[in-house]
Amino acid sequence: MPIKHDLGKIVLQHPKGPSAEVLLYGATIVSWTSPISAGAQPTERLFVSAKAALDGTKPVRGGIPVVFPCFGAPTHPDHAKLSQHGFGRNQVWKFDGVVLDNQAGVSVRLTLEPNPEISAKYTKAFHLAYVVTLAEHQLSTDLHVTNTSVGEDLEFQALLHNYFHVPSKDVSVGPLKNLNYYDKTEATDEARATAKVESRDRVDVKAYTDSVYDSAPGEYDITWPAGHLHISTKNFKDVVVWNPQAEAGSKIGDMEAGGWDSFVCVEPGIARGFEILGAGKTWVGQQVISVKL
Ligand code: TA6
Repeated sequence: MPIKHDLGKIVLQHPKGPSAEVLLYGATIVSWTSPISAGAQPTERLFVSAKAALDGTKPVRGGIPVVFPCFGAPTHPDHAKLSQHGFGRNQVWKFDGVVLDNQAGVSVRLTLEPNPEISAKYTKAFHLAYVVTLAEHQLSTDLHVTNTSVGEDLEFQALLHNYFHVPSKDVSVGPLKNLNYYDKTEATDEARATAKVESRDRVDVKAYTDSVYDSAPGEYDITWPAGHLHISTKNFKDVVVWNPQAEAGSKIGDMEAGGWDSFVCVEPGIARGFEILGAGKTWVGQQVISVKL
């Protein structure tokens, strides 16, 4: 199965039509195509803003940015000098080769380790490996975090910031009912830090939504009249649902006008609290995104 790697991008092509494109910058998947119904031509499943920077000058507004070692504004002392969502999404990763290439699918590995730019802001010892696997009806991403220090724990957050290309007025996400969540659209720090309980069977994003669900089930359905995606995860204990709508989206410089009408972010991760990884240990967070025909 053809894998092309040039100009800082890896293109995966499945023999039955699906494809994926991964930038070395941020290990950001910027395209994933698959049929929306049996026999249909592959269509784009990810949203990337028309105003997104794709030249490595800033994190991509869309696709699947890799968030590491902190989610949101840094709160841990180790992350004090980092920007929002950490450095995973704004560093150039290394193409570390092909893991699998057969009729069932194709898999590539990207790696990231400390460099002078990172070390100037983050002094912990780590190694990241990100394995992207394209199958006929699935896209899988596994993030391997290794603590390469001799005697120090590594405390981190990690999240896959999926932007799914769907009509935001018709899409819903579940099951999230009865979960505690934190509403980042609230006006005060106190309100944003106060847990709410989700009462809806299905969560929509018709209004500005920025919800961090704590200890979520790890299996999510994203449905809309024309389609259905399922996400199955391992070791990502939380999930974020976000759509800025015009209220917040119109203030995001690299968000195309009306872009909020065309996506929902459903983001498995460790978004609250920190994973504590012992010296020499490896943690793996996995998501498998499946197209339900
Ligand atoms: O995952 C949701 C979120 O944390 C929102 O609060 C919003 O900030 C979004 O991420 C995008 O963040 P960015 O740094 O890419 O603008």
